[in-house]
Amino acid sequence: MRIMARIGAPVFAEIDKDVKRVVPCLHSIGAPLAEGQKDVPWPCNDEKYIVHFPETREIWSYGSGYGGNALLGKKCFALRIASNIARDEGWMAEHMLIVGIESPTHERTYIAAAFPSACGKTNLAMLIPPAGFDGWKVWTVGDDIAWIKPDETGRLRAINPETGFFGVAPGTSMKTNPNAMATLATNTIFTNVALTPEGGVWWEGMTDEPPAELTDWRGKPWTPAIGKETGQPAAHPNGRFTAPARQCPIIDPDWENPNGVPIDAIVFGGRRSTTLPLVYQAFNWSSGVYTGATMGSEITAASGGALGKVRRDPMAMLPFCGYHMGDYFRHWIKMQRSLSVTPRVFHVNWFRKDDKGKFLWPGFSQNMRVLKWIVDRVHGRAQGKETPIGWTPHFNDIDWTGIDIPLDKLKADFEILQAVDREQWKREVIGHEELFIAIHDHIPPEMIYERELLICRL
Ligand code: TSX
Ligand code: MN
Repeated sequence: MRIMARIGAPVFAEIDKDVKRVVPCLHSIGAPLAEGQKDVPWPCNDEKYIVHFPETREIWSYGSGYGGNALLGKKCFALRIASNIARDEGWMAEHMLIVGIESPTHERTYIAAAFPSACGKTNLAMLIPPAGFDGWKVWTVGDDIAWIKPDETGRLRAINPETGFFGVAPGTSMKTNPNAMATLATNTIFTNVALTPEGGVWWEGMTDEPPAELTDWRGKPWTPAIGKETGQPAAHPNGRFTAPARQCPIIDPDWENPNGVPIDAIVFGGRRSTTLPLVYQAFNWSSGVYTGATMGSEITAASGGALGKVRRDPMAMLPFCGYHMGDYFRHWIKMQRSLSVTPRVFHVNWFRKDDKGKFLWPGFSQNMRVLKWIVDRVHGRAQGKETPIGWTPHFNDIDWTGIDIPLDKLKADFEILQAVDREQWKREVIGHEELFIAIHDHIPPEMIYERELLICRL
């Protein structure tokens, strides 16, 4: 909690200044020691309760040591309870990263983005621009949660209510996220990762070759040969680092500004091998809310369920919204009334594949080219093509400076990446309908109208 949240007496005094706002939270592993009883590393209760009381604004968490259930300031408070408070008070508590994109002329544009798990949210929050983007800079404000409120001019401003990153370790490396590696180099707590004989840590994907000997996340000896034989990884796939945000080399100068940063664009995303283009811009606020409400990710081996099927996760908030999802969509729609400018809304998909199952987009640093189009659209500088689902970039609307892919391959791949296939999208709308049926009794009419308009355009 010391890493992840602002804590202590001065903070406590600040919270209850005007009205009583403290949310009492209790975390217990449910194993009090009797007089003289020997302690164990973890009592491992099978029974767990993570309970939220939105009416009395309390959190009771019993039996779980997982960060999401034990760091009560995070998902339990900053999303579930806070989203409930935000609905009542006219603001938004969202499962979003916040980044600032600085141009060579020092114009800074802030983007908030929501993705389901396993889409590389922390990597995007700490992006390093690719070769050819001299003078461009990305600043991290947060990698997981955004509290977004209209200011007195009717513009949305966002703060990151956290002070640390609770990130998935496996896959994090000097190649995929050097800024995260620098952040976690010191003052960091690791959970369920492997240990090196020197007292360091290791996880799958950190280096190309694993070290010769390790202690695995369960505390057992592990060698590459043992790993091959048993098929067991050295680190748990959900092993984590808990690292102070202030140690991030590209932390935004305004990351602790209590007034927040102005949000010009909201980006939704998902892991989709078909149908969803690399990027498109929604037509307006209500079509943007529809885009977020219907987003989802394909089920992977890690996430469980029917492989390849789309799991809908509206605004990446399904497990984190503190009230009915239909009422949550209505709250999003209603937010427009308190705004003089609405942020532009986009959808991205880094994971579209060709018919041979190969990723069409190189991702990572190259995503900067997509972010630049988003920034240019926000400021009215970039063209777009009208499609049934929204505005998409033409090939020449993207800045390709410095990319090392042959022009004809790049052009051919881009056309497939950006294609909006009417037949695929008709099937997609049926998927939207399945979600709407599940929550139909609270769906705002705008979502039904947007779906009908989408069907008409298709
Ligand atoms: O984080 C990712 N991002 C966002 C980066 C800012 N990942 C990792 C996802 C797991 C958490 C990605 N994986 C991204 C991405 O943009 N794209 C992909 C898919 C991909 C993987 C490997 C390659 C390309 C795409 N390799 C080569 O092209 C050589
Ligand atoms: Mn999260």
